[in-house]
Amino acid sequence: MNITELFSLKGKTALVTGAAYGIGFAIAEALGSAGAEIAFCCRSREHLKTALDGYSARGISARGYICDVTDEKQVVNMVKEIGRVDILVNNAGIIKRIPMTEMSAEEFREVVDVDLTAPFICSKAVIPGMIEHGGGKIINVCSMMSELGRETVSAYASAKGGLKMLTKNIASEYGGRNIQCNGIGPGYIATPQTAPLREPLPDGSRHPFDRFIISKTPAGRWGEPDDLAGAAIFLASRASDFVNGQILYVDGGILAYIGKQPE
Ligand code: NAP
Ligand code: GCO
Repeated sequence: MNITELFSLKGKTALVTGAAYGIGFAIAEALGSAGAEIAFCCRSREHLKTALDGYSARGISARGYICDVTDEKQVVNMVKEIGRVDILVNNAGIIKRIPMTEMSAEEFREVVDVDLTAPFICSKAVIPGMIEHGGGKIINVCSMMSELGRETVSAYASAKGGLKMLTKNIASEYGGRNIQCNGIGPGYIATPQTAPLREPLPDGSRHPFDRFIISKTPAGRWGEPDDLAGAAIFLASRASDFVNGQILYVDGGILAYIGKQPE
């Protein structure tokens, strides 16, 4: 068995949504380094340009599209322009941290729209092409909140829990067409999305949530976007051809750990 070939993505095109920065950028960079041609999208022109410069500086061949993944027409047009998509990573996501009784139904819907409905829209747009070409890989970026709840994230947890089930359903419905759909469940990763949880207090001390996450993570640190590279390459490559409907948690051990006893 040739191990390099097993993990190689040469000749494949990967579409990574929301890959202007953060986790999406790191996953796209990883897939590109394994040989895939990268297509990615985001909403802001400024982010698109910075990301294109970033990919090019790293020697990654990437095409960028302005596309809001909640808009089915925009997604269908983007997929048409890209042509063949062998690997789809549903990464674009947002969070609103608002206590549930203070959250409007509109705000709740906005989160579900990006974090759950959009992965449905994007998967629906690429699945017919994958079937036509004999198969494909779909990777959904899930969360600790696919398994756990906490204060203020009711919409996000509902969407990410739903995304775990969408993953299993796509695996069930299209596994017979050689489509593998799996999830990556990142732990707490240092990106703009989690920046408010790491903001130092006015006296310069660590944010209580920052301290909480470090004590709750057996690895004793926040994850970096690059920590997700190996899982992404595995789930996008031939190495995972008999893995379907699974969520691979890359969390430094959080989900395995009951937590420290209070001092
Ligand atoms: P981030 O830093 O906020 O980056 C989000 C990316 O998505 C950006 O490129 C953004 O670019 C794009 N985006 C947002 N809404 C979009 C839309 N409607 N259409 C297209 N692109 C959109 O987030 P992140 O922390 O890297 O998180 C990426 C994914 O991982 C999300 O699904 C998140 O929920 C999940 N996740 C994050 C963590 C963590 O600890 N950071 C942990 C578990 C799971 P534009 O602003 O230009 O659109
Ligand atoms: C929060 C965080 C999380 C993370 C991540 C955990 O406020 O609790 O933002 O939801 O972003 O999804 O896996």
